[in-house]
Amino acid sequence: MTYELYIGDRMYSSWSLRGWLMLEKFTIPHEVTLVGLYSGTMAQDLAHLAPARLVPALKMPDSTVVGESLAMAETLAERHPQAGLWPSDPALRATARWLVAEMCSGFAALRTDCPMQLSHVWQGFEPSEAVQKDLNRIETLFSHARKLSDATNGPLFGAYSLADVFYTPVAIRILGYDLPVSAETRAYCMDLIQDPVVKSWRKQAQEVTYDPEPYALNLERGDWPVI
Ligand SMILES: N[C@@H](CCC(=O)N[C@@H](CS)C(=O)NCC(=O)O)C(=O)O
Repeated sequence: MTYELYIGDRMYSSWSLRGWLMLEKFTIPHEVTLVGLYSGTMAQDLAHLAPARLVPALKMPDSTVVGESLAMAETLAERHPQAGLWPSDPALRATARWLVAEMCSGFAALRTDCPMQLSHVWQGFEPSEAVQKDLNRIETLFSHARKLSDATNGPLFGAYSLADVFYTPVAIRILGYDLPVSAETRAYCMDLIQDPVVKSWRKQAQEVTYDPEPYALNLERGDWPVI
């Protein structure tokens, strides 16, 4: 028996991407099942995992089901202590947990106005004041992480951790809507999407066609920044 990860979609489901990264990036063996988030079959596809009802959902080797991303992350970290899901230093680990928890409960404007999409870069998107406030807060948190970890670039806490997992879809939103951030933050976002694992997720995402296209905007589209 291995972990069974249930995801809903690759192009648009930010939480599915987080669930997959927390297994894939730490080489935890798993199988992926795609459920019908956009085709309307999700409830029946997930019925056997009830009361889990959203994606991602994780079925563990002992058949226990975990239906929330943060609970999945903590459970995997506990079960795979050598895999380095959280930073090993206690202060960095506490801070990484904070950043992840704040991501899970915060940034409502960014999440509402800029749904994750891995297809193209929207040209001329004008962020609202509330989105700008979320971006400022995200950059404040990134600076705090980097100050503590002495990591001037690359993963937020020096070595790749769950913090980078949880902020990857945030980075995709920043780049996909060409949002105004510092050069340092943009470079970090680029690092995250250049990861071969993220590129392979995007490649699979592009195999699906949508009609109608979810979250379409009346704006020009530019090329995705990485092939
Ligand atoms: N709090 C949940 C959020 C999961 C979530 O909202 N997933 C979305 C897809 S990105 C979903 O399942 N949406 C379907 C629905 O709301 O019915 C977690 O952390 O895992």
